Amino acid sequence: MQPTNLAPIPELFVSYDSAQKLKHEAGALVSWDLTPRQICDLELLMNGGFNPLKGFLSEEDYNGVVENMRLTSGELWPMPITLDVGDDFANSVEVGQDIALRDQEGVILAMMSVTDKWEPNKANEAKKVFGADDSAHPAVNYLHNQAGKIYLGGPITGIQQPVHYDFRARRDTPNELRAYFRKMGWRRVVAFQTRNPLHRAHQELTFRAAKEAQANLLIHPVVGLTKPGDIDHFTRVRCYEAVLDQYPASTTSMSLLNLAMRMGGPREAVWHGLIRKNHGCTHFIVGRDHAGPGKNSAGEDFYGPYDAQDLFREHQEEMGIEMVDFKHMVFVQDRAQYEPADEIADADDVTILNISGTELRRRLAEGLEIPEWFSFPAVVEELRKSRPPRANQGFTVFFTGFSGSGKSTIANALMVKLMEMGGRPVTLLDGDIVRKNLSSELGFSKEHRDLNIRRIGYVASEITKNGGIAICAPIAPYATTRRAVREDVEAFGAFIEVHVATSIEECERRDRKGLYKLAREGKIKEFTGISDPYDVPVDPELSVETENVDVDNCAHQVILKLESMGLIKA
Ligand code: PPS
Repeated sequence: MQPTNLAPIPELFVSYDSAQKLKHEAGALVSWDLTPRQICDLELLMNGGFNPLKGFLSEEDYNGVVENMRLTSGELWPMPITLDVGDDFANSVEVGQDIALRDQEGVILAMMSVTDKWEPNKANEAKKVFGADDSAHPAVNYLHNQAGKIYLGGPITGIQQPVHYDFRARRDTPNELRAYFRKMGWRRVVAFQTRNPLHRAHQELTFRAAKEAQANLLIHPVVGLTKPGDIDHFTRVRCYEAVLDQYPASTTSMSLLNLAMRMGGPREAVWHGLIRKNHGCTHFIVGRDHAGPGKNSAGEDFYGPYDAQDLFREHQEEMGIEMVDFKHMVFVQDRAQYEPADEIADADDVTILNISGTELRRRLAEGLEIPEWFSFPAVVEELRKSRPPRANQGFTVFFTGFSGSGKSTIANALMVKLMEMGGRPVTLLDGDIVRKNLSSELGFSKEHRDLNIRRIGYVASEITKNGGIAICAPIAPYATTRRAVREDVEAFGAFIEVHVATSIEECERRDRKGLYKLAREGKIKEFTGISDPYDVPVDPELSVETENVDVDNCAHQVILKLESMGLIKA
């Protein structure tokens, strides 16, 4: 592979003076407030990270990308970069119109000339791009449950970059990195993509990859959006900074990439390669199960462990960036060093040590030792700061069940028991209380119920983030909404779904508030269980029966569950 031509690549920005003028004019246009994912996509479109794309995909380009990873120009592009919007907004925009694209504070970042507007076949997109229309895949879940129904396509005129206040000195556009490589005389650069902290094995493998490719090394972590549940990027960047000292001086650099990952395995690996090529790299490390999304709803892997390497290898000549395949490094205790697992000739005679990601999380969660052969003390210290043992972390207990099932009563009992134990602040977000204070204007349509639950989820996730205990007790009848709340909370701590499984017949028999009678008489419409649906939780952390069981016992079952999860100490 030839060293990359490090000449600047095209960006979509206009000059500073034109940008000031355009910004003024764009103020009068219909404007779309970009989602966090769209902001990441727009940044890489504008700065050339997604070269050769010139904007959000047109319908024709989208079809080509979905069906065979090609733009209409014939160029390789594996990932649909689309501007999804809601019905109402789509109806307010005509093809041929210019729209302003704003960040979440309302700052105009770009203008887009809308050339296409269409309703995509999302099931087909899920199957072709991610391999299965299965919402256990984070990107498929996003597609069906978060993305708008309509796609807009068209070229972008870049006005300004999204503003980042964190780690400014560590963020580089493709052209800034190209200029840096030119200045340093780096002609061969191997990029390492990561969404996890680096431990000694990663340091070994990246160092070896660079030696093998006779290249310099670029640690290029993703700080945009990664897999739900990942360690936050603030902690990770502090960890990466701690590891940088471990490489020979001036061979290695680190830069942060504001990419919104899709966890799309093979296609994602090719996409990552093209992005790195745009950033001036000549080589790219592809590991086992690269950008893997985890298990599907049948409990199996979405992709084969080497599918990503295979697809990358197939296209690398055309991409102009060469793959360095990731070696699985393990620690050989007898020789006190890391070695590639498949190159240990005397594997049966030596002691091989390894700590899996799950085991590491367990040790952090329980405050147990993490040996020096596994990670660097400075990295472990950072991780411990942001991941205190579980018994000191915030968490959310989310009760769900029919009206009158006993949710509020059990939630109240649980709150009192937790307050008796002390140590963390406890907040009860009961259905009725929330409807009085947070959601007083809402009714019981699906849309309003969803809004209500998302609000509860937002507050609970903030409480969890700040180390408190949130107890929620709404009906929350829709599984997709409960799942969205779970994702919000799990970014910061544990989410314990408790199904209060009192049958509808028993709730109606009790009819504490007299509402079932009114619902039967048709005086209350859309009443859950009577004239409105309830998705029974399929896999809650706990299901409690309330018939013939007293409240104290039900609350105690939750306490036992929390103990078994290490969230409270006996
Ligand atoms: S939801 O679906 O989660 O937003 O509902 P929630 O906020 O928990 O509110 C449920 C309480 O409102 C009363 N109520 C109704 N429930 C269900 N369906 C309809 N149409 C309805 N209208 C009023 C009911 O008393 C619920 O109280 P709980 O605490 O569940 O008994």
